[in-house]
Amino acid sequence: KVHPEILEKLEIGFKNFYKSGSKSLLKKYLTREVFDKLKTKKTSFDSSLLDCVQSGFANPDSNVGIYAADPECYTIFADIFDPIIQDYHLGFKNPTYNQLRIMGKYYPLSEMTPDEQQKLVDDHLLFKEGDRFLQAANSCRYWPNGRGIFYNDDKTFLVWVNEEDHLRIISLQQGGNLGEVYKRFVTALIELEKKIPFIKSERLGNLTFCPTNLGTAIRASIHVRLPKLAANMTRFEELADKFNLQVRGTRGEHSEAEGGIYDVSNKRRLGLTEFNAIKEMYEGVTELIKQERAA
Ligand code: CIR
Repeated sequence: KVHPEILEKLEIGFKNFYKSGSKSLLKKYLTREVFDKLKTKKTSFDSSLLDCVQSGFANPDSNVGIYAADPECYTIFADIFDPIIQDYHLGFKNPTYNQLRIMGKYYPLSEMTPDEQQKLVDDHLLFKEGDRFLQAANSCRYWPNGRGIFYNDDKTFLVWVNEEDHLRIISLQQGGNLGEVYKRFVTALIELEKKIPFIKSERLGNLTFCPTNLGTAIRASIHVRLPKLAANMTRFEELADKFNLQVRGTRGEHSEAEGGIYDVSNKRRLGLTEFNAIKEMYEGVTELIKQERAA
């Protein structure tokens, strides 16, 4: 049974959230009816609706506003997750991702000097601390313990450990050879999955903390300088939207662009194959570059 204290937090949170001008997907789909149906439910991990929506309640400016506190949340709280997933991933029907089946050293955060840590962040290799959305989701407790980064000597293959997800697997390099990046990524996944099976659902593909990452779980991104397009941010965002792209700052989500450099990636990851997720990014970015040149 959901503890009365949690129920009270949910009720108060919902009332305030309902009155807020939030434009998040959570606001769009968390009706009183859905809320009442879900507020008393719990997963076998003891997660409640509050664990999923507290970030969205605390941050009305969220785009999405919900996280899955454990893999069962996507089933137990499907009445709120499903419409959000449908909306975000443009009406996906089934995951269609292919089963994806290298290496260096692990560097724990707790054993790095602040300088070493900052250098890795500046080089776009390491995650940064202090994301208020994640903090409000209660996903940063006991920081920096149990967190760290694995990387190879070339720094072209990285694994983030216990940032937002248990693992964030990253392949990257300078230049535009997406094939090489993808090949390295897949090779590593095949090896990793022999040792640690990833949690998957038949309905949603790979399961992740944030519903935006479900399915292929692939965010294919490129750092690209688009100063002319960026001169009109509204138009730029509209254009990106047209190609199902998401535009982020140079240091990723919730960061600013430095020197007109943007991080542009596929927005949806669910309902298409890995190849098509990358293709979506590739084709969209090609079009953006064309328009930048013409501008
Ligand atoms: C939000 O809802 O805005 C944050 N919790 C981040 C969600 C994932 N990011 C994104 O779609 N840009």
